[in-house]
Amino acid sequence: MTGAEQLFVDVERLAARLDALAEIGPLEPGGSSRLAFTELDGAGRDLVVTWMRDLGLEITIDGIGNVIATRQGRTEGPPVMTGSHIDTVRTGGRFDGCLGVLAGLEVIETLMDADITTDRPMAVGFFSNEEGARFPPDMMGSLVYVGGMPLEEALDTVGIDGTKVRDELDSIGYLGSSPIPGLSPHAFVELHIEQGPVLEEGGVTIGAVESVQGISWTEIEIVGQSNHAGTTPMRLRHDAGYAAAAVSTFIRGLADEMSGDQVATCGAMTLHPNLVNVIAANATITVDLRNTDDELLQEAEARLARFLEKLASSEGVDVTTRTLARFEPVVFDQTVVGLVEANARALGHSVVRMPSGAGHDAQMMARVAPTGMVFVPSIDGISHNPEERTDLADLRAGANVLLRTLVQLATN
Ligand code: HGY
Ligand code: MN
Ligand code: MN
Repeated sequence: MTGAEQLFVDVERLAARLDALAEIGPLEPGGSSRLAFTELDGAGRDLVVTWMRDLGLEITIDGIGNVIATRQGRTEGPPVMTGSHIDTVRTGGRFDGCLGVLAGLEVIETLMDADITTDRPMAVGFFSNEEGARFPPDMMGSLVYVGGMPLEEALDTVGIDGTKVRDELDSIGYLGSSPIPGLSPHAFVELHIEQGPVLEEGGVTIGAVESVQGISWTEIEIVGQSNHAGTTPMRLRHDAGYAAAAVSTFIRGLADEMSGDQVATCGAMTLHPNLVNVIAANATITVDLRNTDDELLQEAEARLARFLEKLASSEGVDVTTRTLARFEPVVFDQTVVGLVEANARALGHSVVRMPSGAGHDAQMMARVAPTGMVFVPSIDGISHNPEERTDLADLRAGANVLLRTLVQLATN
């Protein structure tokens, strides 16, 4: 590929698009709130699709609302693909997912500006509902894209607010028709913020991501007995509120004891009737367990299950569990990881190989194509928080590594 080695992205143009997208569902001091398939998600989609159309890209929308925009190459065949997601958690930042989608668009526009056409077609996409926070599991869109979840099952999923994916997706106009499973790309590379402290603490600019850790999401329903907070002796209580708090305390102790890569989170907790003077009748909580080692993750899951059995009998409550997501650890393609690492070095950036603590669409694309990821630092390791920030210089570094890597993969 002549000339592409001299190409660099226009990071100001990339930053301007990140800012414009962040204005949809804005959250002080600089984040966004665009839960999957909400009107705000729809508005974000419309903006990105407009940018894709303005570049003359061929756009497909599939049955779960994944949007793929393709620029033809000099030869036919499967594209080299990049992308990520633009849905956010309820209190999200402006870079999580959006950086990968808009940097992909920036790479294509940079090639167009230089009048360079790659041998293979190049595509950039955004996958639906990567966060899974409203409609579990996470990475739903890319999981359906690769044939890992039946489309009808995904469309029938009921969210935390009682709505259904099919209805919400249709209401924002993205119930598309392009085939599922989607076209398997020649290769897939995703740029993403690290969302953790490793790069910043190590003073490293680029992460060449080798793997994604295993993820286990469980919803736990606890049914106790509401009663008077003042008159009910402690020995007669079946307190769902206490039981929920006990689960949260247990998983923290479990993670501390297992140490290593084990992490554990009770992110959602609701009590009913949630009143100061009523012993909670029932509680719903979620548990997010992750580990790079699947055997250890299974051990954590088994220990939680045993704890719940004991808690049910000691507190006299009913406990039922529902798996919301379960993904084994994923290892990325060593050739792609090597390209990311070599390109970071060639561009003069420090680079380290590392696992991903967060789930990503790339872990699903790895099922159908050689896949890798590029990480850039998160300031203070903060993410899933409107305070999420990444320096402009690091955005530029990550996007240039992505550009080089995609062009190499798209060159016969
Ligand atoms: O949960 C995750 O790791 C991702 O943010 N969906
Ligand atoms: Mn993400
Ligand atoms: Mn996220």
